[in-house]
Parts: sequence; structure tokens; C-alpha cells
Amino acid sequence: MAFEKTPGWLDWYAGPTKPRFKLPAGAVDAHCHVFGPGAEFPFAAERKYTPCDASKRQLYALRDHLGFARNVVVQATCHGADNRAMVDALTHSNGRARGIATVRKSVGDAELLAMHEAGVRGVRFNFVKRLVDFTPKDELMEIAGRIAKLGWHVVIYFEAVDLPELWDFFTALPTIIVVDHMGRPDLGKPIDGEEFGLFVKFMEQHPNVWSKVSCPERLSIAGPPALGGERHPYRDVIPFARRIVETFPDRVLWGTDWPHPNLKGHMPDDGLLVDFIPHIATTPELQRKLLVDNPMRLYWPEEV
Ligand code: 0GY
Repeated sequence: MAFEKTPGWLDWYAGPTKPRFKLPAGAVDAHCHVFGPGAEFPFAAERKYTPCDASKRQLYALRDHLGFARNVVVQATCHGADNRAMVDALTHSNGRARGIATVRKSVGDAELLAMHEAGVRGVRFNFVKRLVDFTPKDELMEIAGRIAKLGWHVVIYFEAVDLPELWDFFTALPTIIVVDHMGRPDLGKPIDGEEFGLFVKFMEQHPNVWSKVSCPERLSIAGPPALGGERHPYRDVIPFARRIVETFPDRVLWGTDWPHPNLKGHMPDDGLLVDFIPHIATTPELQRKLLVDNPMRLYWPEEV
């Protein structure tokens, strides 16, 4: 089936540079997606955008180019609760990819077990209104109770202004919780202000909460460096991400977010994104925790 991309859709950048930062051996790209290809894995009817194709082969070529060893493939909303493209990516990874699924409450136990076999280790609950329709919280809680029995965790995606309203639901979840992109702080607000302070408190008070310190390209107001200019990446995000890495070094993850859904304005060079890492994890020890120890503990505990 042929799909027409959402008007203005930015395709992923096909010529990423080699990062200057050398990733530690065994580094995990803990947040990335596959899109289709639409002809093989059609996009979901309820999707809010139609992306370009971004296949498993292209994802794994990027992994090798950047120097990552493994991936965590997160179900993208354009595939709804049809996890076939993500699961297919896992089953063709030689054990080097784990996955995060989207499921409805109608999901069967056999289906959950089959996904576990393929390498799925969690579900994603998305609260970003431009991406998904509302799912009642009691349904999500029911799903969380079922997947907890498999040892899976819940990945949550929300925007900073919505944390107060979601707090009680999040803190009642029975699993590890992984927050996408630091709960999307508004960088127009101060790092020591109320909003980011609440996110830090969320992590401080709840030791089961982890955070991805990813997506500077999505959060930055300053934007990327000028073409051909210095390789200093997304400077305004650095203090926010660094604070989370330094305060919670054992509960942070990092990912490219390739193929970067819904970006407006520019598409990042993934090599440059990797060069962002040493600005937020400034010692070899912090880098090893962020890129190897933490994701291995969460996604490949049997190998740790
Ligand atoms: C991200 C961010 C976005 C999209 C999705 O599944 C998705 O469609 O996650 C976004 O638009 O902010 O992490 O990929």
C-alpha cells in the first residue's frame, strides 16, 4: 500500500557524519523507531502523521555507522498498536535489539508472550495530545498490571505542563517507569524553576522512575549549530540534561530518536547528536552508566 507523507514531513538525514565522541564498547541506542516500510507494514488508520519509510536495515546501518552495539526500538504512534514492524526489527537483530510496544487492553496473553519471546520488554503510554487519542487511565492501569507480571516496564511520554495532572497516575504504576526526553521541559523556563523542579522531585521521590536524556534537537530553542560552523550541539539543553545525569546517574538512558518523527525546521545529523553526549555525561564513568550499564540492566539483565 502506498502512503503519502504528511505535507512538510522532514525525512531522516541520509549522510550522518562520524561522531568525534567515541562511544564506549557495548553502547545502547535506547530510543529509536522504525517506520514501515509502509508497503510491508502499513501505517495505522488512527495515526496522526504519515512518515517517510525508515526500515530496520537502515536503522541497523546507522547503529554500525555511529558505533552503537544495540538498540531499543520504541513503537511509534504512526503504527498504533500494530507492533509488527517493531517486532520484525527485533527478530532480525541477532539479539541486539529489544523493544517497547503499544498495546490495547484487548491484547491476549499469548500475544504478550510472543512479544516477550521476540524481545519486547515494556509498553509505552503516550500522553502527548498531538500524537494519540485519549485512553482511559483505568485501561492503562489494567495493562500495567498485566505487563508487570512479565517483568516489563512502562515508558511514558508527556509534556512538562501535564506532569501535575498525571502525577498520581504515574506514581501508582507498579513497574519501573522510563520517562521519554526528561518529560519534555520547556527550555524557555528556568532550570531552577517550578516546572523542571517538579520533574526532579518526581525522580527524587520515586526510585522506580528513570529518564531518557535524549532529544536535544526536539527540546532546543537555540537550535543546531550553523552548517559548517562549530560542532557544539544544542547548548541550551545541556544544563537540563546534565543535571539529570549527575543527580540520577544510575537511572538515565540515551537514544538517537532516529528517524526523528515530527521535527520541524531541521533534521539533525545523528553524528552530531552523539557528540552531544560528552557535554551531558562528562566523565567516562557517567558515560558508561548512561550508555552501557543502565540500558543493559534494564533490557538485557540476563547478560549483566
Ligand atoms: C519521539 C517523539 C515523537 C513521536 C513519537 O511515537 C511517536 O510518534 O514518539 C514526537 O512527535 O514528539 O520520541 O519519537
